[in-house]
Amino acid sequence: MSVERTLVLVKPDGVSRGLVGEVVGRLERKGLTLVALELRTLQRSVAETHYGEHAAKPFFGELVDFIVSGPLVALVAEGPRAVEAARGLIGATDPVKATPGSLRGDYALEIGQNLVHGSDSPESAKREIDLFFPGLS
Ligand code: IDP
Repeated sequence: MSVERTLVLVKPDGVSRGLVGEVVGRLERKGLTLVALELRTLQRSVAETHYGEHAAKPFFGELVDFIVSGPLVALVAEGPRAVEAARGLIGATDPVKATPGSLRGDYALEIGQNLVHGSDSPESAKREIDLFFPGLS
């Protein structure tokens, strides 16, 4: 089984609601290993690059405004199929549709404030880790 790395963000709603420990704890209890972790407030340019694939979407401005609105926790987690494992813990994009037991299914209601980001493929993970933690992908 190939060991992968993935980027996870506890978005500003997760930090302000005191859910960092819950997110990090679930990743750790699943068996993923933390390789980097930092509290930071994103520059708008970094947020626009991170969400670049959504630049033409009607919600892009709202998405960027929200992700720069306060501190978030960025982390890199490592393990076998880490990208898929973290996405499973996080749950579907729309928290109302996310399975109960997943982070979004348990702790969020609005798609724009869905608590956590996780890379959606190994290729995205490399690009996102290079943006947040150069040299760690
Ligand atoms: P993901 O975060 O589950 O990978 P993406 O489709 O990559 O989902 O979308 C990135 C983020 O954009 C989502 O986590 C969500 O916060 C936001 N988003 C996606 N679709 C909508 C929408 O229709 N309205 C508002 N925000 C959205």
